[in-house]
Amino acid sequence: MARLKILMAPDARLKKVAEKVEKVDESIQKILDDMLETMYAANGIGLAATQVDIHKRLVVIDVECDENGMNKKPLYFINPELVKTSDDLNVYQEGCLSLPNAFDEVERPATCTVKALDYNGKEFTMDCEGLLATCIQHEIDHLDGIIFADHLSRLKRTRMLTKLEKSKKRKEYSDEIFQY
Ligand code: GNR
Ligand code: NI
Repeated sequence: MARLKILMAPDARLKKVAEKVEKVDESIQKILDDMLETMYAANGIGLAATQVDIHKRLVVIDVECDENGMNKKPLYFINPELVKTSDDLNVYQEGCLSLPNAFDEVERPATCTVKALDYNGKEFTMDCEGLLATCIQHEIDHLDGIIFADHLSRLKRTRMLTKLEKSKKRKEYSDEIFQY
């Protein structure tokens, strides 16, 4: 297992559309293992391969693990597709490992049904609600080159990306909290 480097916005590579996985083999499982380790190390609840500069449709999520690394319940999604989304919406304060210290409210369908392949390449369908529903939609967005800032107004997005770009130059993003 290895920790991968997470791309930070603004970065053109975060805008690439990831390619479908044709065959789930050991090389794909190795990427999933590395992504999971990277996600836990960064204290994230989800990670899309795009964020580690791998442009394949791979996502890992764990919305149950606590800060002490207990209750691990990793979920693997290969080629995830939203097959159903609810009309009722939910607002979550979102964050992203590729937009450090940036948070804002994003409105998305409250529940969704996802179809994907699991770690062993077997197809499954999952009904998602709450944080999991928000997270899987956030991750599928990454695979399509979309970050949560793209759901905000142009003004908020520009402010967010400008501040991130400045902090990137200062290399101080670890302990800065921004006000938008
Ligand atoms: O760790 C994360 N937390 C989070 C909180 C609210 C909505 C979405 C997320 S996903 C994010 C990790 C990440 O950047 N995944 O792409
Ligand atoms: Ni993200």
